[in-house]
Amino acid sequence: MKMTFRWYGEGNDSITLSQIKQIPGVSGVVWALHDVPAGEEWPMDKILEVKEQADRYNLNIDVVESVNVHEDIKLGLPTRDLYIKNYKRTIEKLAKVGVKVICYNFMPVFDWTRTDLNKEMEDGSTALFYEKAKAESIDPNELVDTIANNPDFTMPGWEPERLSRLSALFEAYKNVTEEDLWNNLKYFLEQIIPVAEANEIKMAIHPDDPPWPIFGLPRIITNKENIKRFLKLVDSPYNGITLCSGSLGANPKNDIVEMVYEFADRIPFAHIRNVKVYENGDFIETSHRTQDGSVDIAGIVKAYHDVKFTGYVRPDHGRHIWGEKCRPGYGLYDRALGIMYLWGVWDALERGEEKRHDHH
Ligand code: DNO
Repeated sequence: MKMTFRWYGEGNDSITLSQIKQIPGVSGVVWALHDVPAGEEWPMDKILEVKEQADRYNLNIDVVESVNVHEDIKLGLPTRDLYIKNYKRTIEKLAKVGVKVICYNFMPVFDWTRTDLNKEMEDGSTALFYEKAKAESIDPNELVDTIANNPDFTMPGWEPERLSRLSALFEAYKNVTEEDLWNNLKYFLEQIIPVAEANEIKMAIHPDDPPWPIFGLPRIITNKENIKRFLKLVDSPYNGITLCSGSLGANPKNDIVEMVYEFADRIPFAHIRNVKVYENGDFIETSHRTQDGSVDIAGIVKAYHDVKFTGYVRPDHGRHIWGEKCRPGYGLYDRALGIMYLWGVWDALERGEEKRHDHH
């Protein structure tokens, strides 16, 4: 596996490339042009700027997360063709600087959603928390007010301008069913994947987080059956997934270890993190260690090891520890600890294999 670390960019992240460089075994940063609105073509000079910055630390920029998909594509509006054209151009440009994987998602309106970004844990750290009843009690029509009155209730990864369009977006999605979303995703993939193939970039859809419909909006990349269906929409090695253990793991019915074995050849990129799921459906993001949460992280790493995984991996959200001030979920300390845990498990497995070879 190739270890990477998400970096929000110069001036946009409290963490520096020189710090990232000092985390053992990290070969690249996972990046994006966060100030380019969804649907627009990425400017080459800005892409090159990031490449030069990373080059200085000998970190690769092989993985982009995310090139966001414009809502009109998800809604299947006639204007989608323009945004798809821009998307294709961005793929071509990213190929020019050596990008190998593009992560994206197909969640209507919201990306990952939590109800509390700073929930206190027993050890004094804080972490991202999802209170199911609270999320379900929110009337989509009142969402705009809820967000305005509750600074902690945020939609991460969101451009603030989108908030003002929230009611219009909800209105637009009113009659969009899950089947419509599948059709619109297929339309998008049929256009994008040939371009990705020609440019040798693997597209890797991120599962929905949490993996169920929220605020009455449909969500489809939620479980094994649906991922199978997704992979068949366009059956190409360039049409893959970002297997995110924490997103899928919020639903205890999802067996991530099994998914690693089943989808191995279609996983160019893996997010590995733990969540602790409570009986009432709430969940909190814990340290990466298996024992701290509900997801079998050691088992997942073993599965990747068993399938001889050569794709990209990154630790995912961590807790906020040791007083660190950082982007919610994206501190340096807990993610770096996460990396050491992942390497620890991986290296032990490697050693086990050497030993077995010695004995034969
Ligand atoms: C959250 C991330 C997501 C992810 C997008 C992919 O921390 O995992 O925001 O980047 O869903 O497009």
